[in-house]
Amino acid sequence: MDVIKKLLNSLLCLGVIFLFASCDQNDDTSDGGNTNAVVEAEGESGEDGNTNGEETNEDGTNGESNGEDNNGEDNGVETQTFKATLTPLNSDVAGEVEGEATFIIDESDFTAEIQVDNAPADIVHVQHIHTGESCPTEADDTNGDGFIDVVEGVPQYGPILVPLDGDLSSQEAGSDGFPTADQAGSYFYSQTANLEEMLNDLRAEDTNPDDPIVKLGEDEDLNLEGKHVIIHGVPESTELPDSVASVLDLPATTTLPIACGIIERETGDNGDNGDNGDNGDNGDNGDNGDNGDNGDNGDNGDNGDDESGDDESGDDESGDDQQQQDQRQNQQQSQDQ
Ligand SMILES: [Cu+2]
Repeated sequence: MDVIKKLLNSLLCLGVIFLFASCDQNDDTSDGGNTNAVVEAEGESGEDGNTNGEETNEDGTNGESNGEDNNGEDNGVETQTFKATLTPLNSDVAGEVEGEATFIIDESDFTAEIQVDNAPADIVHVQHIHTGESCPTEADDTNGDGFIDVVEGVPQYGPILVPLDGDLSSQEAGSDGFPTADQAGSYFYSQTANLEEMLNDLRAEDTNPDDPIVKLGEDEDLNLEGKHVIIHGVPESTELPDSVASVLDLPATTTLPIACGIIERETGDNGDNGDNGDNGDNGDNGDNGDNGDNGDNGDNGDNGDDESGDDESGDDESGDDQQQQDQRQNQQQSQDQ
């Protein structure tokens, strides 16, 4: 009887070998074989189903992350853009000058671009960034001569910080490189300087503190916002009264302010003015995932050791009983799921 049983068991195991190619895994006892199978059915397959659901949830979380990536702070660090809209001064002699100045500061460069129209034609126009707080009005014509000269303007638009000439990296470049208006009174000025060189010069010691050109403090930032762009100059032939003052030993016609604009920030910043960016989609909640396969019912396992050689038929029987029990369990679980 035992011999027949062992033979049957061996055949059974062989069949299992063909099916699963791993009779070894389950060769402890019949209990072990079935228990492993049950764990696989409950654990792995089921968990896989749930895990897929969770992964999709994480994708949803990515939607939020993308929103954060697009926020203003990131963009602000790279490039700052400032603009000033120019309005006329001393229009009785200079005409209705109009224009726009743009300043771009990125990691390494400072760029100034100025478009001016309706200015006195065919002459050089001195132009600066001034440090002051507002554009002058007729009220600033303190001597009442009908002109707002450069000296009367300074209390409003402040002293010169950056001459917008042919070399932005130095205040000392002189008058070379100031733009000349064409026959129609228009010009486009564009200059770029290395930002570090420019700041080094602006932060250097002021060797001539009495002139109307000032320096930044040692650690002071350029901080363009609120500063002013002033365009100067009417033709030499313009008749101005002696009361019209000038500076830097220049003729009053060269320094007379003809347009003024306050510098405002367009883009970029310490992050304050940046867009908050989209919050991003909340993302799909993700599928709940399949419940997973119920799993195989598992190997029937060995019915005892071949080595034992004992007639412990009780083991085999209890093994059989256990198998049937476990299979019933599996079926029960399948129904539950
Ligand atoms: Cu100026």
